[in-house]
Amino acid sequence: MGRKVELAKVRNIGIMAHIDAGKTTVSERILYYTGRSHKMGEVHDGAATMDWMVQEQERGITITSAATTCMWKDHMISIIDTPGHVDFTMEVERALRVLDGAIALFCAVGGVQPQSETVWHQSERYEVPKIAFVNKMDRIGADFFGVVDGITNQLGANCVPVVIPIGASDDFKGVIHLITMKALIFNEDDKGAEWDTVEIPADLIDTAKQWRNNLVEKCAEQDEEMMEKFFAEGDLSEDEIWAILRKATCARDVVPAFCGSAFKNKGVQQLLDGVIKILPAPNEIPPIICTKNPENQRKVDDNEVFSALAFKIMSDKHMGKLTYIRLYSGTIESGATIWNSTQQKKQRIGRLLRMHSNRQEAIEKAVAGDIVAVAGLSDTKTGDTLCTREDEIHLEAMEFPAPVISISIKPETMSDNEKLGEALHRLADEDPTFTVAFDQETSETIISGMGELHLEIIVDRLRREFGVVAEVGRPEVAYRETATIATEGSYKHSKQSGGRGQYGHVVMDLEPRNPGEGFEFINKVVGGRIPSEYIPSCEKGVIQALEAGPFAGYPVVDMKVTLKDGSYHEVDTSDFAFQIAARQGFKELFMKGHPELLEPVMSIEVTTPDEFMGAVNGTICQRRGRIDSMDERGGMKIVRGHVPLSEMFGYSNTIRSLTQGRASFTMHFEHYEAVPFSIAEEVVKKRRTDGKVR
Ligand SMILES: Nc1nc2c(ncn2[C@@H]2O[C@H](COP(=O)(O)OP(=O)(O)OP(=O)(O)O)[C@@H](O)[C@H]2O)c(=O)[nH]1
Ligand SMILES: [Mg+2]
Repeated sequence: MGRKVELAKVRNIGIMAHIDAGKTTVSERILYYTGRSHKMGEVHDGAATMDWMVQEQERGITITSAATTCMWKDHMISIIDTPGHVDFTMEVERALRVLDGAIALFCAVGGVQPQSETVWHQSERYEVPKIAFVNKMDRIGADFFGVVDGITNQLGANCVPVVIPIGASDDFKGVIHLITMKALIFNEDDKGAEWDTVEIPADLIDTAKQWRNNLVEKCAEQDEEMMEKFFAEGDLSEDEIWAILRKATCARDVVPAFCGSAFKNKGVQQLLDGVIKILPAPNEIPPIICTKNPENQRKVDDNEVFSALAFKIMSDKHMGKLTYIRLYSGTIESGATIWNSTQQKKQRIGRLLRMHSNRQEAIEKAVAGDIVAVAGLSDTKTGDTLCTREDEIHLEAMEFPAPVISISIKPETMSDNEKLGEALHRLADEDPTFTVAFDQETSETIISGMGELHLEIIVDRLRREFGVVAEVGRPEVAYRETATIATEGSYKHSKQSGGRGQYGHVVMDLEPRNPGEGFEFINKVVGGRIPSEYIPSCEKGVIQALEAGPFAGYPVVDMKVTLKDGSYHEVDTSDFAFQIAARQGFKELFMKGHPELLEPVMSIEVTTPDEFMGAVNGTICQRRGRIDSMDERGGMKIVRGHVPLSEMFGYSNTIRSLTQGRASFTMHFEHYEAVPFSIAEEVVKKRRTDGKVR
């Protein structure tokens, strides 16, 4: 069986933006216009196909990215709708890792918002070509050219409008297509499915000509031959413009911009035309390269050896564990045995499914470029490479941010306790930014994640999907500890208690490293003063000590440990004895190194009406925060600053009641910073009385 759609006509794209910009609404319109769905689901009615989780429908936000596939003018488009909330950026990250192109959405009023910047930079890291869509042109204060300016100046992109709006706010009627130089007026009665193509209104002719000129000039700049033609004839043909836009977008030299209003059903079909005409097909991206052997490269082609990346895990009520994979080369069929090169394990493909949000369509075979879900890959984790055992390849994995906030959970009954372990395991399997730890001493389960909302959703899913009712502790910041000065010294672990004794002796240097540099262990022992087989034991002992630091029981970060010397005993020395010596030695030296506590600091942006600006600034200062800048956008004031996360719990309620719900804020993790001494002292004291430091 050959492929249904030739590779040149396949598009794998993602939609990314700040929260609430309209990603899901645009996706719903795409499903409707491509005939994939016969109704338009609205996010605020909890009826969007792509927002299928109960938690998404109740809150009107996207939490997990959803994939679907549709046909537009002979092209097969796979779309991933991503969440905009910062707690779920991991979902954007993994989508961008496997997509060939993206639609960067912007709100016509909000412009380039904080999360628009974050996802933009994420997509740049993965070198994803983009087109921009300025949505919500029907809103009061909509300003297409202002947003284009923002994309150009704030994001440093070469943003080129391909359409311009006709009217704005209540008067937004349609768009002028700068390639055809026609006006498209959307028909309100048939949900924008049809539009009238008419001459450009007289009052917009000059503006249209100006922007057409801009488009042609920007295209000509990309190609010498076209530049000559442009100088000679003053214009380029439709086909020439599309061809250059495509080439330059794939090379990430331009970002073509479209606009419309998804909610009012305007401009989405032109965006879809843009997707198929401008964004790359899977075989137009560079070949994939093995991280362990760069000579091993494969083109996206059915005839190459099979390789794929597992980028998302989901547990489905009926199907069990589903693994989303992106095929880069070759083909696979259900029932086949493949090789997980990351885990070095054989895996059997159960059923192969094409996903339509949470619904599945069984397929027999998947081909290069496909994004499909697979049942039966029991040992496969997010980021693993799948290939053949004979021709192993390793694809670049994904980076997961470390969790910054934790809560303790306690099940209400014994039977809940049993279910809890299994449920948490399944949830952690799905979500690499969610971690679970069990504190033996206090018998507490601690779950950690990216923010309050992230953990709230997890607790809600525990209750609804797994039937576990749990009591939840107060959220706590994920502090870390480090030393501030270098120390050196030795530790001898020696026990003689009848039978065989224990003996291990280490001499070490401890040195703080720069923030973010992590842990390093260096062995400088010479002359077999510690036998080489016990060096790994020493490293292991130190790593154990790092997990729960001696200062406040939090993870120790950014330290260099040099093992310099030591001694052993012919009979009593053991792996275990050296582990203890290194662990205890590290703890003692660390405490002499003037340890300090580090806390996550968030960058925050509050959008508020002018009259509340003073009060908003007050809330930031009261929270040990600092204000970096104050601006204006779309008639609202924008306050930007930095605040420690530990001061931000419950901030949404504060800001809501203070401004009668008219201000809103977003924040995201910026870096770790030392906690002021007096506050650190309190935290450490409490950790000690709670028995968390050992
Ligand atoms: N006025 C107007 N409202 C829109 C438009 N597009 C979306 N909305 C509304 O904006 C709200 C958010 O839309 P969503 O589509 O959920 O936005 P999103 O980007 O998917 O949001 P997250 O997934 O939570 O990040 C909903 O109430 C939509 O009805 C538009 O073009 N105009
Ligand atoms: Mg959404």
